[in-house]
Amino acid sequence: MTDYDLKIAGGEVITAADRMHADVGIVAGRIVALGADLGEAARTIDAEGLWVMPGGIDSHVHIAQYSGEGIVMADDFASATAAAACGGNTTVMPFVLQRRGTGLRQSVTDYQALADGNCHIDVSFHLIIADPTPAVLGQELPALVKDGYTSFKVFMTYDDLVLHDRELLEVMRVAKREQALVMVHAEGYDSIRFMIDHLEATGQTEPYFHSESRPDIVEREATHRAISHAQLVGVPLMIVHVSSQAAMEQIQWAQAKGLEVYAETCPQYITLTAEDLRGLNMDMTGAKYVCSPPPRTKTDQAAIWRGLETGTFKTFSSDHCPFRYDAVDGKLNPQARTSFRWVPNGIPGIETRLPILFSEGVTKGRLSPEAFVALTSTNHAKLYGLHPKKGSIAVGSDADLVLWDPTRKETIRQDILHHGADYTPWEGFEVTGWPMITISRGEVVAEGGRVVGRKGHGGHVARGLSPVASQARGDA
Ligand code: DUC
Ligand code: ZN
Ligand code: ZN
Repeated sequence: MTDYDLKIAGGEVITAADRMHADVGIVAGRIVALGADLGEAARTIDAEGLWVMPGGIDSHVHIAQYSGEGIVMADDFASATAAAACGGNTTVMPFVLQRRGTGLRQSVTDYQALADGNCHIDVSFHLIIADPTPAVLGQELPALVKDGYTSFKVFMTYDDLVLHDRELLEVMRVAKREQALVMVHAEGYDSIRFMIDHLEATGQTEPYFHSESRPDIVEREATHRAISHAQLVGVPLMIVHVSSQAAMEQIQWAQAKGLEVYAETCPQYITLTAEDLRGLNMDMTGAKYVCSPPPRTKTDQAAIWRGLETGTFKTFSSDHCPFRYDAVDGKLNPQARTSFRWVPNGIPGIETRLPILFSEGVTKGRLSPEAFVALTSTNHAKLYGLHPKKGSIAVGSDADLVLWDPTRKETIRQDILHHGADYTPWEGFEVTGWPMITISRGEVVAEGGRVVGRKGHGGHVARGLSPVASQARGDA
């Protein structure tokens, strides 16, 4: 008779609040004990020299999402969650995209069917509201919030997705009533359209001009507008994928006024710049870096770092949005991608998020280990209603863990990754600190860069209300 199914022995346990040398005892997928010299276990993993941290929670990923006629996302749920597991993650939060003319419930059913039985780690969906009809706002959204889909994203740009100001306000009003958390893609539709049309009219169509078409000004303007709308309604707001100093300063202004404005940033905004979009002498290889908002300048990178160090940003997500480069349904289609306008927006990053932040942040002394855990796991769980089931190493929490070697040096290369894309934007990027073993609800799902878990182990997690959203409840 053993005391535990699994024991992680001798590691340095790091949480968002503390660090301690302790064993972790696991029964039936949950943590049941933390301490020195725990009893016998059916299996013991020796974690001597390793850090034992809550598995990464990536609260912003796109998987098998409809991306336009003739475009196919490079990952399905099996490949995306396998890659995520190898990158030290135990939960990912993809989006259910509502297409105009389709009901929200139907959209949820469709995405859920793609995920069911195919995931290596747990998933929990956000909703994207593209068609806020009276039925969606009055019936479907409230019912879905009750079913555990407690956050939704709205877009201020893109022809097929944009919500105009009145629609944004109406969605926020429903979010307030239902205590859901609104996430916003803050880039201004009209100003981007204006820029694209004028760049194209002067023959400036290479991928690099994607970045010129959506300068920080359009992000700053939309960020301020979204904050103003949220203030008017009296609802908390999460501003995702913040890329620029200008947008960040709007968020800091709001936070200093006491508004409930939360912010997320991503690896691309601390490691890439608009120069990467030039490719090799302005050729199509720049398309590998086309994402929105685009990477900016070194000055912006330094500002984003200050935001990470000082708490402006609560979450660090990948915004994994993978397309193959050398594929007609991806970035490189000579017939269809005649201008940057037609290059699918998004880059892969689900497997590289944690090593990049660890290496650039913890190894280089900019972030404490505890801050790393908060930014990559615990804060995601807290903001999106997954805590304390996820994002913690505590008695009663799911045994979702990553065993991390803080000294291991690796070079990021496409051929060691598991995503469905055919490239990584970080080819040749050197890191110190690497995930060795990923454990999802007590099962080892990835080890030594290999998937060892079972497809179907991961399931959908219905979430509770976001505490920040439920505190703000009132009559809008
Ligand atoms: N927004 C995202 O969140 N991801 C990829 C592209 C985009 O516009
Ligand atoms: Zn977005
Ligand atoms: Zn995204």
